[in-house]
Amino acid sequence: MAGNITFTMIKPDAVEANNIGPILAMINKAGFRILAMKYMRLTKEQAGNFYAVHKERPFYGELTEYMSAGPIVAAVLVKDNAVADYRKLIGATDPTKADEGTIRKMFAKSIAANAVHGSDSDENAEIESNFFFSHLERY
Ligand code: 3AN
Repeated sequence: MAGNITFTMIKPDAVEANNIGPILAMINKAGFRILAMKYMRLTKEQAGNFYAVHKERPFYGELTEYMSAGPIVAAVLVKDNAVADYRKLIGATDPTKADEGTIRKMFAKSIAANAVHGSDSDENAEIESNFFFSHLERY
């Protein structure tokens, strides 16, 4: 059965462009409830740990540099079929390939600065949520 939580970050490019509000509005409008949320800046080491699965990818250095370059919003979202429905709402990794009306199509600047993160599986949604939030921080 599909799980009902996913993890998201509003990335430094979208925070810098003052798009936290519009992105949260789209998330709520699509039927997601916010279970946990924080505004913070990752160190390069923390970004490296979060994206450890991408360690061998050529863009790992650029990705961790970028994700620690400014503050982010981290959140756990609740909805039936959360992972798949949120991936649909955010659109393709490369914003030039993202569907009209998706968050990345509307707000992403490039494949690296692509406005938001969304978990790619129920297992990773759990791991990523636990990376940022204790169970006392979920309401
Ligand atoms: P998604 O975030 O859509 O699941 P992944 O998991 O393939 O995409 O990549 C994780 C993150 O790495 C992306 N959100 C993006 O910021 C960055 N990234 C992916 N591909 C590239 C690339 N070719 N060049 C630079 N950064 C990339």
